[in-house]
Amino acid sequence: MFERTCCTKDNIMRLEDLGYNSELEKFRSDHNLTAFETGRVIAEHKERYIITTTKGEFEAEITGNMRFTAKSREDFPAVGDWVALTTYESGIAIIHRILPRSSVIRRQAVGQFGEIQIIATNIDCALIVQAVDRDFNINRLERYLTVCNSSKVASVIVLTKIDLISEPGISETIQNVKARIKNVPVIAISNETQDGYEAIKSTIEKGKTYCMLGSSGVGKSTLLNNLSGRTLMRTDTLSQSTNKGKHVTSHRELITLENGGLLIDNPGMREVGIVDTTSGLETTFDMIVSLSQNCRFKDCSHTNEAGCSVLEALEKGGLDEASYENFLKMGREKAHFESSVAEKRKKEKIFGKIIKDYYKRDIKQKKY
Ligand SMILES: Nc1nc2c(ncn2[C@@H]2O[C@H](COP(=O)(O)OP(=O)(O)OP(=O)(O)O)[C@@H](O)[C@H]2O)c(=O)[nH]1
Ligand SMILES: [Mg+2]
Ligand SMILES: [Zn+2]
Repeated sequence: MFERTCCTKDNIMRLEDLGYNSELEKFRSDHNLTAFETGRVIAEHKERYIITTTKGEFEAEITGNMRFTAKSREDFPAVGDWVALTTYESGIAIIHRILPRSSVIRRQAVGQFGEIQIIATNIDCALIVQAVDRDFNINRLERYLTVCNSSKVASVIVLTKIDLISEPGISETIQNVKARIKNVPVIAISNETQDGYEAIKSTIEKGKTYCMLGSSGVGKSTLLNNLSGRTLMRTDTLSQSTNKGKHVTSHRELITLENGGLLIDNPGMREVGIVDTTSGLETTFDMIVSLSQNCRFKDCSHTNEAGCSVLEALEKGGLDEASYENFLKMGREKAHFESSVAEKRKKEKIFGKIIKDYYKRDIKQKKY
């Protein structure tokens, strides 16, 4: 089942080392969960979870009741979650409850419109990883940033493989990113030469949880291995050439780094569908939002209206055209996602009513 490469039973930790805090402890005592143990989900594989506790690692499943009452994916544990569980000598455990999440990073489930997939939970900061060679694409950076802003998770952009381009090329790339994306730190590194590693190391704090997001082959697992001081995740070049699109990392995993930071590695993502239900887009494109305050119409779509300040800025060169196009594209996607969720809810409601009516009829028939 799991291709386990890390965190053996000898590797027992204090819960605080895994990011546990007083808020979680308060919830535990307020909700009579003290009879259970507490642990953190560090890996997941088809509804089986690896949980780290103060007693070591356990392979866990959820209770039947949890599965029965689950309404959506969000009701199942995810990597990063804190859970109340019962552990057994055999190394098996049962999860009874998920403790409240401080953050959830979500995307649209690939190929299932209107469905959400949880990438990770309880994240303090996301590392958006992109290589400066052929993977480089600022639209995609904005997309990841929107995913993080929707979750109210802080982000840092990590540009990898700088050993593959020239010094002026590196400066130009960083400048291009900064011209479009303000207020997000950008760190340029090479996993080969370890240039830029000091900046990464000083970003990652002990007891805080970080999650790497990015395409396949950009060097996420290589970075994790180097920062952990051990070879924990398999890395490869397969996805780069002969076997395009094949992910080397096949599951999510939370790993404790040498400096005490907690880092979640993810399989590379090909599609990052927006599920923004909050103001993630607005945060990412705050310049467009502030320009739109001066549009003549309140419900301006910024596409063809007279008196549109966004279009005016675009014409005068005060707004990046690619950024504007990306904003509109993700806005359409967001609207589409919201309408498909609404449609799904409507269908579920109708189906719920059919079931209810059926039972009502059934009871009536039994009565007479
Ligand atoms: N030249 C160069 N190669 C790198 C760098 N970082 C990673 N690589 C190489 O790129 C390939 C892919 O690296 P991985 O760390 O497996 O990439 P990943 O992002 O984990 O990929 P997935 O697990 O598929 O998502 C490996 O062969 C690495 O050796 C870098 O900074 N410079
Ligand atoms: Mg990987
Ligand atoms: Zn407008």
